[in-house]
Amino acid sequence: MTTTNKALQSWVKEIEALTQPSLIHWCNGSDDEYDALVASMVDSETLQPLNPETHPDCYLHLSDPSDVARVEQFTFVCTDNETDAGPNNNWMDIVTAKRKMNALFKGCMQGRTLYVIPYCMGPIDSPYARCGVEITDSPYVVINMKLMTRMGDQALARIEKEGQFVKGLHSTGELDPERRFIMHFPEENSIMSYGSGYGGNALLGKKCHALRIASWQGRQEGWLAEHMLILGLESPEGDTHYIAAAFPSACGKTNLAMLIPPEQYSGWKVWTLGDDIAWMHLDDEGQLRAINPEAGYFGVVPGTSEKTNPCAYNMIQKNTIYTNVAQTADKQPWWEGKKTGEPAIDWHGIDCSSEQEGSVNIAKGPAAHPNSRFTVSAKQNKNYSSLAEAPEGVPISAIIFGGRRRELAPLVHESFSWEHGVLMGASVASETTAAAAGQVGLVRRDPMAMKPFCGYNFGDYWEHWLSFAKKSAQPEKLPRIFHVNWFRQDDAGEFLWPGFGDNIRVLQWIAQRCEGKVDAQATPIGFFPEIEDINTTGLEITANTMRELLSIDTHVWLEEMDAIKVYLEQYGDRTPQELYRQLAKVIARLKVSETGKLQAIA
Ligand code: GTP
Ligand code: SPV
Ligand code: MN
Repeated sequence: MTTTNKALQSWVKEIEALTQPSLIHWCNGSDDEYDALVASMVDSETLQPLNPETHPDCYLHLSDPSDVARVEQFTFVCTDNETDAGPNNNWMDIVTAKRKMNALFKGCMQGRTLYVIPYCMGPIDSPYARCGVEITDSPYVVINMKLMTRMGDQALARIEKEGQFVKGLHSTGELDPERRFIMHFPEENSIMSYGSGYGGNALLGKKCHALRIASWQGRQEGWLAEHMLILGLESPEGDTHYIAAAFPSACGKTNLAMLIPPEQYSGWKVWTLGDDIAWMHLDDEGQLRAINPEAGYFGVVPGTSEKTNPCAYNMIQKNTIYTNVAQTADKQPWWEGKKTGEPAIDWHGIDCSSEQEGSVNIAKGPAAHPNSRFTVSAKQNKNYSSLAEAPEGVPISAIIFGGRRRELAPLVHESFSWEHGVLMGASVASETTAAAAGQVGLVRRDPMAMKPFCGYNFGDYWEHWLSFAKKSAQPEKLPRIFHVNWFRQDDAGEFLWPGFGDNIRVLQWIAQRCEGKVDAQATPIGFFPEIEDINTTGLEITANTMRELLSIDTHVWLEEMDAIKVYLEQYGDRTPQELYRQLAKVIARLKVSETGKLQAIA
């Protein structure tokens, strides 16, 4: 097979000459193709079949132990002008980056098959969807892209019609961490990734295209590419609000997107549209609409149980690729927090009872890697929204930002305005997680949960966000903006809030705010719920804990605002003045409140 698109033909030829593969395979995206690739990977032992009785068509892939997460220090945005990439990105000049990457790719596919993967991010018939082509030498990438995107013939047909696509070149190379780079060239819609076979480093449609390149395109064209889940919250009366929420990696997007309400919430329903990425456009009426560019989930496995996330738990019992989990003696997948079964073989493939290095006993580490993942098609989600495939997307009522913070950030609060909400998003801070290589548990700034994913200068990005208030035909229709934190802890390190399904109690308040059905208290940092307005029926939570979750320490918040100011200043004159004005207002309100003279702020 080949294509009528000249640019694609000549790019494939050029890459063939550079990488010198023995075979070229154009992916058509069929089930037969998937099955054949899986069979050959089982033969070559890069995939292991899991127990076919308990987990039909489930496979385990163990990646190289040095290749288990995104590598932010080796991820670059290469632009003509360094300040366009901004202090939020690693930058390299285009010529040096290309020279480096071409040297790595030279002859790297000798003896291997080069796969050409045409894919579409977003419903195939959506005007908001965008196509790409990934060239890779990894069959693991191909089968993941089949589950995660609309891949193959239908995407190629769209590319041939439109004539446009993002070029992504990938090779697993030698998996040498010293020879691992993920380079983005947003000015020419291209990506080059070498030396990793893992998730966001290798499945180029996801973070590389749908966030870094797409965020750049969105700025040029007036839309937003965000690290957000999209859900539909349906009330017993049958009204549905669509909500988009940005939390940093491994901070609860998949779980919130698949929420199963607790007993007390009979008649309520959460529909999943997306669990990681949202592309949002203003329509002619000034309404912000979102599509999910993905078609599947690459989700965190540890912590997923029948209790915490029954929706995901059920979904991953069949037709699922597991990466870096442990296995029970009868080859069922196992991970920390599964709450059933015992691990027999850890994620290194080593017997858990052996003395060998890498085994759980010796390393005293977890049996499944903390960033182990499942890959599964969205079609397997019982709560997949019927509107997830709608070409026009869904209207967004509320945007939520959040992070993982032991202290400081309250359970929920609402911004006073769109502009104040942009400051709230820009101020997100969160503890680092295993989703990226490096130390876990350090608080760092992660504006809009986009620190690792914004393909351009954050200063320009905030300006772009602010511009929506001016651009909308009816700014009052813009979503309300909230901030949540499910992760407050007590002195003993226990979570104060039950989280998971009980997060619907907070979503309910958010929906009521959007409908103007509930009042709120104005505090210096935003609107807070009255304690009695968060429904805690059926929860074992004391009024004191609720007060703690919904209080702020003025002094500590003043320090936080100072730290945010210092952070914003890093972006120099690219930081919009409007953010400083919003910040000054919050500080002034905090100071009034500190002297005990806080008046109602409306
Ligand atoms: P990425 O796929 O990396 O972008 O992560 P994500 O934001 O989708 O996070 P995910 O929902 O997979 O959750 C990550 C971890 O946080 C899992 O181990 C969850 O069990 C845990 N988690 C999710 N929601 C909650 C919550 O409400 N409370 C608590 N305590 N833990 C949660
Ligand atoms: C994340 O880290 O936010 C993920 C996983 O969703 S990865 O695809 O590896 O980026
Ligand atoms: Mn993510």
